[in-house]
Amino acid sequence: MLRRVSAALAVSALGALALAACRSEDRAAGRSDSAADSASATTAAAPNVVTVHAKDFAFDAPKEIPAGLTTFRLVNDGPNYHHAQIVRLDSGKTFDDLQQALKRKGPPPRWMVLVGGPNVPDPKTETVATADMKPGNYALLCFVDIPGGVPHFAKGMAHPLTVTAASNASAAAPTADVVVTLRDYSFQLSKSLTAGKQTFEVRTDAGQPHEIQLIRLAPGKKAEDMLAWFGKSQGPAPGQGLGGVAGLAPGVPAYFTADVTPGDYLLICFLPDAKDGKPHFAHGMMQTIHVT
Ligand SMILES: [Cu+2]
Repeated sequence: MLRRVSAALAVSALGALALAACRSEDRAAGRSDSAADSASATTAAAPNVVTVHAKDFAFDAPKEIPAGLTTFRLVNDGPNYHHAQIVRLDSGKTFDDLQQALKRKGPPPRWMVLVGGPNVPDPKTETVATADMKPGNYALLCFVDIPGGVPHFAKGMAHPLTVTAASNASAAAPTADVVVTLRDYSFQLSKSLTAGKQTFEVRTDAGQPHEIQLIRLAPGKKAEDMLAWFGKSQGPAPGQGLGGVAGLAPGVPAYFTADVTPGDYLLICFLPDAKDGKPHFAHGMMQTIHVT
């Protein structure tokens, strides 16, 4: 959420980065972690919880965590909007390599793979997302570019993260209330969204990586109001960021939980298209859902 429309276009180099990075060879590497797979694993440990604080313009987070199912709790200390995009650095690449690559224009390195992470909460609120972390080199990046149109990673919101080999038994995947499949260019829900605390299992279909940002629209507001606000980002936003899963390449599911109350919700993907650089919502990847 909360990348401006114009900025989303302007950062297409970066976006291209996000996209091409994830298109990827890693599809085959993903293993299935569906809730059904682990439903019988009643003795499994709970996911490790890692707290990430975001502010203008830095992350405060551990630099090393153990492998395994991990719930990232993103606390937005404000004052602006932030998220925590987790990227995996393949091919032995390091955080220094990533920082060099992020300074370059042009296509993103293929070794940077989007693996989710908690999407945008409103300032002074928090969101959670869960991912199965394999050992390796990672980074947390913030691609939000308001205010000012410069993505926050370029202002300091890039944080190295090493995932070490786990010693504990793996935790059970969260039990999903609804499965959301992200595809070029739509959201498909396994069932109607209902009120209550909902755990979403998010899967990206074959194709480009996508994100899901959940926004609770203010009463009487519509998707168009939210898009208009992204363009100017002035005054109070006509919606509230409830998180979601940041850019996710095909292959491995991720999870997020949000409190859903009756009202209108917007699901939206801002990732720039691999072909034309336009944000995916401009290709139709946004959907309004009414919850009774
Ligand atoms: Cu998308």
